[in-house]
Amino acid sequence: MPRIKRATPSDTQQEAAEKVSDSVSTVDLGNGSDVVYMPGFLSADDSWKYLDYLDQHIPWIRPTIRVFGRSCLQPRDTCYVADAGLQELVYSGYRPRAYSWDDYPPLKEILEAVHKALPGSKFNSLLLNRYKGGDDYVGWHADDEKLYGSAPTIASVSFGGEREFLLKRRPAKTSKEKRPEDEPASKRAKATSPGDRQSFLLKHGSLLVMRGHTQRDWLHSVPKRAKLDGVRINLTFRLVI
Ligand SMILES: O=C(O)CCC(=O)C(=O)O
Ligand SMILES: [Mn+2]
Repeated sequence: MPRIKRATPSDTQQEAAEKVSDSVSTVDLGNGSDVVYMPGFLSADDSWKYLDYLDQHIPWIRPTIRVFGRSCLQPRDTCYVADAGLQELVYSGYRPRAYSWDDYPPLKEILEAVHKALPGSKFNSLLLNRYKGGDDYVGWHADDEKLYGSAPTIASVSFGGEREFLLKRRPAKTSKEKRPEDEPASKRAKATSPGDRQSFLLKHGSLLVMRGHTQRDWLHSVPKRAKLDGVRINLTFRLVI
């Protein structure tokens, strides 16, 4: 006789908790921007396999970049994969070599899963980041390079150590007309209201999608995190138009 596993109250609570943690949430950032977060995008098992594969097989490098006119080592490892014939990516004075998807079949699998989760999407390039520990980070920036167009959708898949992903609204243009000296303090205070910042704890196997005008109106970062020694790999899928 087959053994029937009955749901006990604690099982039910556990399942409910899992459902909540696997649910999709959308945060409306206003003015036509939003962020979608899917913590359970890939299973934990598949995600550990991908982490292992990417850690070992991707030709990671830590390039020298230019920030505010000074050369420095990028505070994380990187690699770039893209369709042949696209306009080249250049960021912070660095022009990464574009590797082929064909050399990394698991990346094609993940791309396919992203396309399935986001009907209508069609990404053709991928920037990979490896954070070896809590000292590796990405500073405040927007992925607003011209080659992505004016309102790019960027899909970000994370593996390994959980890290905080922060978003902050770009400050309003501070021309005299926009923010006069005699503006009431109550109005000025609005410039740093709680709605101007968002944070997500990016889980192993999660997918986060930035849409609309997020790159025009917001900056994002993954700050240093003390006492973290697990590796984290992040993939950001983009469409070069
Ligand atoms: O590691 C992340 O979650 C973000 C990476 C990122 O913003 C980028 O590569 O442009
Ligand atoms: Mn970015």
